[in-house]
Amino acid sequence: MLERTFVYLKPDAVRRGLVGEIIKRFEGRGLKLVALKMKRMTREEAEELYKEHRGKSFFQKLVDFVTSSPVILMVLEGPSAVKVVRHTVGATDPLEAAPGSIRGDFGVNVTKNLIHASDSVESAQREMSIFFRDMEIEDYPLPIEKDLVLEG
Ligand code: IDP
Ligand code: MG
Repeated sequence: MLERTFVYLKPDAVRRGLVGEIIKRFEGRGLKLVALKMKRMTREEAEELYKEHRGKSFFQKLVDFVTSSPVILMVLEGPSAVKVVRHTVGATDPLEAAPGSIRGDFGVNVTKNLIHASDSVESAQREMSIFFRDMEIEDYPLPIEKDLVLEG
């Protein structure tokens, strides 16, 4: 039940000043930030992160975009964190994303869709290990987590 997921805020989220707004939404859902940093993603990291999409028509454009300026990388923890985060983020194409989701409220187009979130616990583990060492992932008590776990 308790899961960790990998999220990063793409260059458009940082350039548009939406970092606080987006992190606030995850905190509001009771998710715990257990790792956080800003950096410029290298092409190697972006190609590794998106390797399942290698060869697709949008691959180079995606890698160019996500390496164009700094991103905010994070690991979030909580019950069913992968699903909770994907739901909070919304559909890949902002045109399809529900109002109230991050992409549905702020997304501009499918490349500039603000944010990445892992789609499974296995992807999350693989993706977070590209950017974080185990020792960079912190743990600390978050009062709300007891309620979230108890209520199942
Ligand atoms: P996800 O970010 O919702 O998991 P994926 O299908 O894994 O979506 O695609 C990764 C990223 O590649 C998307 O967030 C989006 O920026 C980009 N992308 C996906 N499909 C397309 C497309 O058809 N055209 C342009 N960019 C795309
Ligand atoms: Mg994906």
